[in-house]
Amino acid sequence: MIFDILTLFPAMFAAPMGQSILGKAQARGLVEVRVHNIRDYATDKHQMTDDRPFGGGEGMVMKPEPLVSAIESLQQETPRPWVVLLTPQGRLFSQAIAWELSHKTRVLFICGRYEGVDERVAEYYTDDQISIGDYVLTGGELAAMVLTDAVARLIPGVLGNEASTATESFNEPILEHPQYTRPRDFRGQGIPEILLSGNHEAIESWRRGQALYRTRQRRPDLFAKLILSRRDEELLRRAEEENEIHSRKSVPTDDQENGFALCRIGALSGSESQR
Ligand code: 6GU
Repeated sequence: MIFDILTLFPAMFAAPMGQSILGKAQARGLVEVRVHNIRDYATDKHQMTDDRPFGGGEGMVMKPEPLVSAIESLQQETPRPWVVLLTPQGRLFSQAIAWELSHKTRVLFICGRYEGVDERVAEYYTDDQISIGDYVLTGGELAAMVLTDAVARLIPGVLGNEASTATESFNEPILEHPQYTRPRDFRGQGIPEILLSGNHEAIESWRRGQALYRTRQRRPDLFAKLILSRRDEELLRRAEEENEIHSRKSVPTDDQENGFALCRIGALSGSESQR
């Protein structure tokens, strides 16, 4: 799959796109990221890419000519790219949209800067407009990297575990269970005993309960859409019991915090009085 990126800051892409899984996918020819400088398509002598907004107001707007010249030039190539404008005005990016884009052979991401791009470009020269969340970035570059990463990892061969990405496409929207690795005791904090039991069925049940609990705590919006089986309800109840006992131990309430502080002061003054 080919990712074309139109930006005024091509240097922003080198490291993030060249490392790790994305770097390897490019080296193996599964993915190609081509970064194009919008300024190269500006024809006036100062290579201007932005201008003041009609009607007045703060900031600058990206001019249509260089952008459209770049888009049209890339659209004459084969395969023809699907054109996506990155803008806070776009539809909200999601795993479902990542899957949609992963089925294209070529996508062109346009990174807006300043107050945005001329609306005629957005309206007549793009196939899609996407935002990565309800906050404002200084430009679409980081959003383009987010999309490239999320889409590239869905392309067969990129992660090397086909089956697990395939199941992602129809998995229920639920948060992951907690994970632990060695050491078994880290600065006095242990791990849930069940993970050492070797009982895979019990471990899967525990993980399911933890995932449900975590989703309810952290993402009530997702939790509200889940349909729980009787078993899920039971696993959730057990997770709740376990986590609440655990949280009483490790995250003290205000009263316990004071109690703890008093103990320490008591212990300290005790040891000092001994000296
Ligand atoms: Cl795609 N661009 C900018 N500038 N800000 C954003 C965004 C995109 N998505 C969320 N915030």
